[in-house]
Amino acid sequence: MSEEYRAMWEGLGINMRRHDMLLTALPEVYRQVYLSQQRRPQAMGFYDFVVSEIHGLRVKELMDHKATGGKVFGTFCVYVPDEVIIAAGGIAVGLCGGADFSVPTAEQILPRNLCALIKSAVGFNIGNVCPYFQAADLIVGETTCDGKKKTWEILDEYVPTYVMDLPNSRTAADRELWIGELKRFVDKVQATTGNTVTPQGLAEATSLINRKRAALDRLFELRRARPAPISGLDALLAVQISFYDDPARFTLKTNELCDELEARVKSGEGAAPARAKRILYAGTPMPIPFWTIPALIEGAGAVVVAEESCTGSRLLAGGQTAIPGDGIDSQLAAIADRQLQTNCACFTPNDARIDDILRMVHEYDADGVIHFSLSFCQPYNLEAVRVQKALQQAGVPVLLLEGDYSEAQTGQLKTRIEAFVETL
Ligand code: BJ8
Repeated sequence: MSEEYRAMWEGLGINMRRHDMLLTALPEVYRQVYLSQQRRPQAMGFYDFVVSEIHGLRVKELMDHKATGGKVFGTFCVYVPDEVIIAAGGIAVGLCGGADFSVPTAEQILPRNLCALIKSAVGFNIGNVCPYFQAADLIVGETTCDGKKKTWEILDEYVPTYVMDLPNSRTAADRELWIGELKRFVDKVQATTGNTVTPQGLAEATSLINRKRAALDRLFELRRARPAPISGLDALLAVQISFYDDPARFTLKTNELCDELEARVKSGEGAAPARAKRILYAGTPMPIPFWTIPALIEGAGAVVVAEESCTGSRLLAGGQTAIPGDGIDSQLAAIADRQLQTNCACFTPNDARIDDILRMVHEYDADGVIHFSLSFCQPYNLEAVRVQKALQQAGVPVLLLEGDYSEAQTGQLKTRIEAFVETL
């Protein structure tokens, strides 16, 4: 990375010694996990470039935006509407952590029995090693699981943290409550940016996000083909990058990738052999750079054909957001109606998630399901019990896994995944 970036990081208050350690380790991991794959689509070159610039170019774009008075919002959940932030001239970046590197730092202030996703993100912030965190003017949390909900109170002591109150059920009253929360969020975003969210601005932002969603949807549709035209690892990377890259550029590049995959499907070319066992991943999100589970599945000779996860199909739930022409209130209601179709395990009841998993097994012609929950994630670990039962009743092979981001667990996970793939 260039000297220009070093000056930028120092200006952001980054702990340069720790940051150098992080950026030194990443290229070798990436080479082993990603660049060693066979039959990769050429269009993956863009995503490789984005990773090679992980704390460089995009952070520079955020800083250029801030230099002209723009604001940056750090988010952790697909229920936080990027549309509203963009409509107010802001930039939204997903901050969920996927690295074990920052977990020990978080454990200095948080209980150890908390999921790795939360600890990783908080450790990046309080350890001053994540330029995205440092660049954010406002952190936006949400009341999903208890772990997140109580973490925001602690995080707010380090960095301004605003919390959206997401209901845990989906009755008509809950819908009204969430629409009210979206309105309150509009007020907060306007106050932070100094800009007004107009109906036209929100319509344009919703349309931009709809185009991004359509590109990702296209990617998922193409993965139904046999042989799978893209590895689960590469598809996951594209989704992970969608959380922080510029939406218009991401859409363009992902459509280019889909053009190439379409040609592959037509010619019968695959990233894995047609006989490779097809796995549906279900469970907790896999934020960048957590690639262990698809790496182990694909290392065992199978291919991940879809992810029922917020770094996967749950991100796309509800399809395209309607854009009604009768004002902001209707537009926010349309965003809420789309969002409330995301079947997070934090909801109860949440039977629709189980229906989604069963539907996806058929749509993606999956031979089996691997359900992975981060340790100490009660919503997904508990829901896994019902997911397993439903899949067993439907005669679909299923493996339940639990773990974190540490290297120490990889051996055990590898053994269990290889044994499962062997039985298929
Ligand atoms: S809508 S999945 S992005 S909350 S893994 S922090 S649930 S203890 S991430 Fe999520 Fe929104 Fe739901 Fe999706 Fe808690 Fe579990 Fe940790 Fe989790």
